[in-house]
Amino acid sequence: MQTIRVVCAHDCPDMCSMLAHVEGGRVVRIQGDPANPLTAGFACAKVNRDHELVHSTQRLATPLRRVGPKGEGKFQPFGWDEALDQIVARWKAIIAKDGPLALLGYAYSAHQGQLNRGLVNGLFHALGTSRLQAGTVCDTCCETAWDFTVGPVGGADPESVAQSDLIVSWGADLMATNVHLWAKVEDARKKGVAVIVVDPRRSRTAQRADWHIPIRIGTDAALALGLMHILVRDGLCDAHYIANNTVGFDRLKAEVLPRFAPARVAEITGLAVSDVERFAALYGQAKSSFIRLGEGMTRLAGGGQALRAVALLPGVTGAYGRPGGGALLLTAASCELNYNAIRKPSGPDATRLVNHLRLGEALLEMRDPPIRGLFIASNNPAVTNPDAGKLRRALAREDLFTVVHDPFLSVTARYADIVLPAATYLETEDFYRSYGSYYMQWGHRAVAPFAQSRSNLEVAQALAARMGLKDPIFAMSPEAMLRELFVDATGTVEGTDPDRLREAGPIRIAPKGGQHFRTASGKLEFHSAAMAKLGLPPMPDWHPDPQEEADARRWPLRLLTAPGYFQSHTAYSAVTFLRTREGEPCCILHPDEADARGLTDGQRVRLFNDLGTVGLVLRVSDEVRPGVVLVPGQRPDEEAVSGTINMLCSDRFTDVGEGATYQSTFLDVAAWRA
Ligand SMILES: Nc1nc2c(c(=O)[nH]1)N[C@H]1C(S)=C(S)[C@@H](COP(=O)(O)OP(=O)(O)OC[C@H]3O[C@@H](n4cnc5c(=O)[nH]c(N)nc54)[C@H](O)[C@@H]3O)O[C@H]1N2
Ligand SMILES: Nc1nc2c(c(=O)[nH]1)N[C@H]1C(S)=C(S)[C@@H](COP(=O)(O)OP(=O)(O)OC[C@H]3O[C@@H](n4cnc5c(=O)[nH]c(N)nc54)[C@H](O)[C@@H]3O)O[C@H]1N2
Ligand code: SF4
Ligand SMILES: [Mo]
Repeated sequence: MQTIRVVCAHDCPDMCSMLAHVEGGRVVRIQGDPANPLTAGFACAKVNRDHELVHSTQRLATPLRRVGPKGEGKFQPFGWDEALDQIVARWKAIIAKDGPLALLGYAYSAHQGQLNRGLVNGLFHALGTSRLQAGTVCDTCCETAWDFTVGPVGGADPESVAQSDLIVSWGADLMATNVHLWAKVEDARKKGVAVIVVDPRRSRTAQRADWHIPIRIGTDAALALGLMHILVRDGLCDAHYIANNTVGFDRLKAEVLPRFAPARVAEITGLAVSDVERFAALYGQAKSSFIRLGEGMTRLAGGGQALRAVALLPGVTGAYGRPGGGALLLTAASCELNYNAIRKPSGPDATRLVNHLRLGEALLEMRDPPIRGLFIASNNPAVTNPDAGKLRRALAREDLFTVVHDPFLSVTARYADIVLPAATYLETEDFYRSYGSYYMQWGHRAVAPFAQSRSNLEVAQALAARMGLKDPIFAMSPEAMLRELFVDATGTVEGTDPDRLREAGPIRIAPKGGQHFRTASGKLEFHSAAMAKLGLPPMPDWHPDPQEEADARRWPLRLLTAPGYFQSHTAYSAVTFLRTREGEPCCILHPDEADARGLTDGQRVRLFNDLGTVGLVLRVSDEVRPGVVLVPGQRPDEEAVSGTINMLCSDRFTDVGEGATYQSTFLDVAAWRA
């Protein structure tokens, strides 16, 4: 048996260091690498099963070409040379007729390695095609709002919770999405530190916390401003910290906070006045309060305001300046590697952009030129993108030439003209830097790629060569690419010798001292001049959203989407054990809502609104409040009664960052009718 140091490449903030045990060319077991203090000792329940993912009988063995209608999934195997030749012939014909803007590379985050993730985008950058405005399905709203407030810089170190005196998980289900932070939070709890969860549903994290605050969806900004109102009223602000490290607090205090007295905040958020008061008192008394900001609360119309308001709280009490205090959204911005070497080797500085979440609209509406060639890698937008129905109509376009690169025949792949078999991360080597903790590491390959599957990196290099691209990066080994990444690298990775990285194991790259601010003013911005310039509200605020109000008058329920405990989007669909543990795709209603509709637990139901109808199994539970329907995860159609939840979500943008608004979806539920 061989033991190989690997890094988990799934889209997850923990980015675990792991040991893969290999026997006879197969991964037989995966465990956490004790060398990484944060992820020490364990991999999560999902990745414990990754030997079943990598060796799944559903893996694609060869390239495939379509022989049936788009979407049906009828393919015939053919060889790599023929596949690559056909792709390149079609691309060259498209470019000759309509120019490079008629091509779109649409690659995202299922392989978190910097090389395998970045080089696919580098290929399309160098070709001068239309480019993907990536991540709007996920974190561009919260990230943009953070940048306006704190600046493009990482937040508090998750390991610092050992020094916190209060921990708040605000819109994050840590037991699902950040299990290694949760383990540290539990350690702190054992020492008597209170843990508060702000979440519209009683998630597992909320059940285990000291106090669950069941806030109404989309009202977090009002709650945070209400806390500030009380902190001011009760003299619990750190005036010295505010004066030296922040801008605009006085204006917020004069112009916004008076409107957020406890009674009004209680009315907006659906909480009791006494709970708002108690939360403010606990937060005001704490010195080193740690807030883990979730992305979930920002995936709705007012998401940017919500994130800004909550991220400003540690500035009011000065927690940002103390070890164990502050707020954590993401960590990646604290080091600047030479990403451009991989993502932008050559090509025009500016080009036409396609918003990640509006792929459907782009394929249907873009002209001069229309998109005629599409390459999708490492994502499954036919399930995970909002308005999935529109996207599927677009993917069915006969004149669209679509290539999908994936280890499995995903729902999206069924719309492809050519499907290429992808290697998984356990079959590739790459360099990783975490986005939820402060580590970087080289991950070795545990086993050879299955059958004819090839890594993202190999496919990008093969296509680049055939397209005649001369950038040296497309002919480099992974080791040579790693050296490029560290040329002029700044921040906490400055001075690293890349040649030592491959055998070094996890390396800690946490910034020192209190929270740094990298806004235009160099301070925490209660008032953002940059936002004002863009016509956005410069100070956090809460107003009802007119579109949401109109939809709520027509539809009685609001959608809450949340991560699955044993699934992550569709990435583990092929693992039978995990699919069974997660259970049939379901929706969850409060007993009062189920009774009002004569529905019972376990029954098949339809969820519907103006965009469509999907079929799921009903679970009845008071983990959600009346007026809400919770749908965990995004599951492929074949697992559900019918369709997938994103068929009901619109492709509307958030207030900042042009992000997705899954939770601004209104709908109703009734008994299933075939
Ligand atoms: N309703 C609703 N929708 C959501 C969300 C929500 O909260 N609610 N969350 C959103 C978020 S946060 C995100 S990030 C997106 C995620 O959406 P996607 O990025 O579409 O995520 P997955 O479904 O995991 O799809 C990943 C695909 O990549 C493939 N893959 C895995 N490894 C590799 C590899 O190494 N190479 C290649 N080429 N392919 C690989 C997998 O088999 C799978 O088909 O979904 C978004 N959609
Ligand atoms: N097991 C598992 N792990 C995952 C993923 C997964 O699908 N499954 N996805 C991965 C990816 S790509 C990402 S981006 C991260 C995302 O991880 P998170 O940042 O944690 O975001 P979400 O998981 O979407 O939502 C977290 C919580 O927000 C709550 N929430 C929703 N709306 C509101 C609101 O208006 N206010 C408040 N206060 N809370 C609200 C939801 O009920 C949910 O419990 O997780 C990663 N890890
Ligand atoms: S917790 Fe996240 S990084 Fe760690 S093994 Fe699980 S999915 Fe991978
Ligand atoms: Mo995400």
